[in-house]
Amino acid sequence: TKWSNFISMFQDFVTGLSILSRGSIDEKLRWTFSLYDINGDGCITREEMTDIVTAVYELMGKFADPNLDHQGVREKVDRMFQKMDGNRDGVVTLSEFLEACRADPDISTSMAALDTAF
Ligand SMILES: [Ca+2]
Ligand SMILES: [Ca+2]
Repeated sequence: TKWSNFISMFQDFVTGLSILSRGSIDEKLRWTFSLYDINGDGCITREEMTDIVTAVYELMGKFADPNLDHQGVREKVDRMFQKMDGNRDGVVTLSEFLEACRADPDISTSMAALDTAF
């Protein structure tokens, strides 16, 4: 039912928040990855990343940067995606994601912009 979906979403959300506030960096990165992996198949596609980044910018982007339009979001996603997709197969796996975040603190900062959105 819709109601039980809502309860389980809410539980995920609360679990996520407690991980974000108390967890290690590794746990935070894993949680961030699972947020971007919308269909839960273990990898992030460019479409999934575009959806999340667009949603975040719609939530708070208008305050942060009023000049950023959909084209700007797409370019930002392209740059982040290229940095993270280590083997260039078009999807970002958890290990590629963790490796990219450890290698480049800018990526963790961009991805974690979600922390402040929720
Ligand atoms: Ca996925
Ligand atoms: Ca890849």
